[in-house]
Amino acid sequence: MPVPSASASLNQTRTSSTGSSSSTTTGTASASPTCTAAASDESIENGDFENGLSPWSVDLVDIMSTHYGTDQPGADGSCNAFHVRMRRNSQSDDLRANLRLVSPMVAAPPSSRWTVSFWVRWATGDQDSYLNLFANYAVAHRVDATSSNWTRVAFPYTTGEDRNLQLVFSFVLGAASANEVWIDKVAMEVLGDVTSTSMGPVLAAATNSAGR
Ligand SMILES: [Ca+2]
Repeated sequence: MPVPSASASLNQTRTSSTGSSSSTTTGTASASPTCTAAASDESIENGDFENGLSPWSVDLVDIMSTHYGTDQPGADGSCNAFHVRMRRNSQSDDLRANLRLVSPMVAAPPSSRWTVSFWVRWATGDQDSYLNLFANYAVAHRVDATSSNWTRVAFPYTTGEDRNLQLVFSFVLGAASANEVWIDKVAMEVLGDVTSTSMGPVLAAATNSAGR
């Protein structure tokens, strides 16, 4: 089944204006009639993974134990998500941080306040695996493997002196023999630098049950 716009140029840059028609693909109607590939106000380029992986990148330690790519369906009615499948083998004693999904750089003023959000689900929700989300090389959030349903995660983040912000998802298999994780709709919303408004919930909220 063809993936909408996956065959289009991966180096297609941000479509800041809705007038750009170059991102429209042909034949999308028959590809996945129940999902919507249209990106809505992406703060991180291709954070919805509807256009393959670029400009995201992947660091991979052990190609024998880990498989990754985009997979259907995506979160929240979208078509595609980033997917990792990891299985321990006799050569892979230590699979900590075996795969790292690296975001493109996002310009961020120093000491700016953001809400970072993404969607996640697991193949097996009762195991020891987890995701660490690094923001500028420090762990900013951790998500344990708890649910096979799509779950939205959001948390506040304040930048330091850096003028860029880069997110890195690190998949840790932990004590599990195998597990899979899907990540989708990575987004950042700037909150400015005021403290008068409360950040709101940091908790994840379970939503629909698109999982399998
Ligand atoms: Ca998506």
